Amino acid sequence: MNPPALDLDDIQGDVLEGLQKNVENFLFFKIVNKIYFKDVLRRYIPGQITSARQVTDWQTAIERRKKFDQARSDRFHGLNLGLSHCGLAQLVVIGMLKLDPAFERGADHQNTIETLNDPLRSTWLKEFVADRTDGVFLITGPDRSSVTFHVNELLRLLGSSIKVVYSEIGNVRPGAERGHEHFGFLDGIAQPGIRGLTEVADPRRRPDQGLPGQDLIWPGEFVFGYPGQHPEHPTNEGPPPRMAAPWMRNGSYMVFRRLEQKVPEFRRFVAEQAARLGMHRELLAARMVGRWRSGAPLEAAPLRDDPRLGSDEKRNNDFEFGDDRFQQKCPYAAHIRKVYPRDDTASETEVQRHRIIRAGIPFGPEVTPGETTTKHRRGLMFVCYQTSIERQFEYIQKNYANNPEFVTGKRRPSGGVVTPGYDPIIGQAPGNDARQMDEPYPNYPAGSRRTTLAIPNQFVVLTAAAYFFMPSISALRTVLSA
Ligand code: N7H
Repeated sequence: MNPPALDLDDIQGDVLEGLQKNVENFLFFKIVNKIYFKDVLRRYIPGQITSARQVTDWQTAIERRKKFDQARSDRFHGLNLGLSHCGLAQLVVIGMLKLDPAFERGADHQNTIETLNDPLRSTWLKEFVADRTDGVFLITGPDRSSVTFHVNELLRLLGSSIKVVYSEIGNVRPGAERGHEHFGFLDGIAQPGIRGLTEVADPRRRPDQGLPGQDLIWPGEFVFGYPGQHPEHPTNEGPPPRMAAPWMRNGSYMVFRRLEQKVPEFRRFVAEQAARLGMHRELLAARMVGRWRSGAPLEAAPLRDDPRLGSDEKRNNDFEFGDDRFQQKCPYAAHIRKVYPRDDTASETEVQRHRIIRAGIPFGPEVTPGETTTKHRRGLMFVCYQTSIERQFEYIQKNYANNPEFVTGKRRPSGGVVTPGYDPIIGQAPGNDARQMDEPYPNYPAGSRRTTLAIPNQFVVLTAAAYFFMPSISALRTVLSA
């Protein structure tokens, strides 16, 4: 059961480990001259696309510098390209191919919107929905000016072959908030380990984990052409996910969601509800997320934050939920427990078939002094990669986050049935209705207080979404530009 050798030179860099980025420009475009576009694509783009190999090499360089305590001088620039179903259809014949049904439908299709309880397309950003999106360029770098320089260079190459439909820049938050999303929580801690890529920290005792608690997943779950998870065994090699055409090898599906975050409203809600429940506001916020701001997981730090734990990559992901039987440490509905329930369902093997690799970045300015209701648009440019949008991202959003019954089968110590409630961060009720979650107040280490948190409004609001295919670099050079 040797892990497969991944063709890192052919896989786009954002897919597995994520392009290094302080700043990322998302450039959504429509192809207006197919022949001209294919010509630019063939001649110039593949040579400029950042590969997974470059990303891993850069990462090694960054880690080496950190180890020797050398000053940062990261000047990494990245370029990746995704194509929507409409975009692909213009470059290659796909009429007869059985692609992922969700990808074929698209994120803005009414059925998708209904499946995910998303806000109506008419409420999305006007500029984003004003025209058809055929693709997206991801342009990353260390700062705004250098990214803008590279965007302009790219636009010069593309000339009149495309029209920019929508362009937006994401950036990591400043100073001590670096790495934290806008509600204030450290993000990007937990990612699936990838067999054949992620280093195994303790091969003797934990051969199936990268860092402690980071279960290794077969790469076919994220990139086409490799073995996927076994349907009945948590660690055995499974069949490669079905590939509709040979050129999909080394490609991946990308989900993009522009999620605005109502930060002042979130803070006020948490403060008011914490006062009502008689608990500290930081504890309530942590019980909604499942981690403290520092990243420390509630399973290991149930009552107070532990910043050293939060920043320790050997410990901050080393936990399960199954032994927390009555949600004493972490509520069943907490964001991280909902979206990745670990060993807390009837089958962990099944849970591992719904994993995603996240590669998002915050956007928008910091909350300004005196901003008590949101005045400036900010949030998360959420991005994730998988080989089935239907079985991975959509499953998580629909069957976990939006499903108040999940995780099912839980009972109170007294025997009563528990309805865990919605994911308080990203869960969406039908018709944008109010949501609730069970047991915001901890019964830890003991107690039997029954509380619920009623959440009348969304603090995370979808304002644009699209599904893309991130082809291999060789497919961009050949089949897709022929
Ligand atoms: Fe979530 N947040 O600040 O509350 N997320 N997320 N997410 N999320 C995670 O573990 C957040 C969103 C996942 O493996 C952390 O890296 C916010 C969507 C998954 O244990 C925090 C938004 C989806 C994980 C947040 C948002 C997911 C995860 C902890 C939107 C998919 C890993 C840090 C604005 C449907 C779970 C970390 C694991 C972690 C937050 C969106 C999924 C703090 C604010 C749309 C799989």
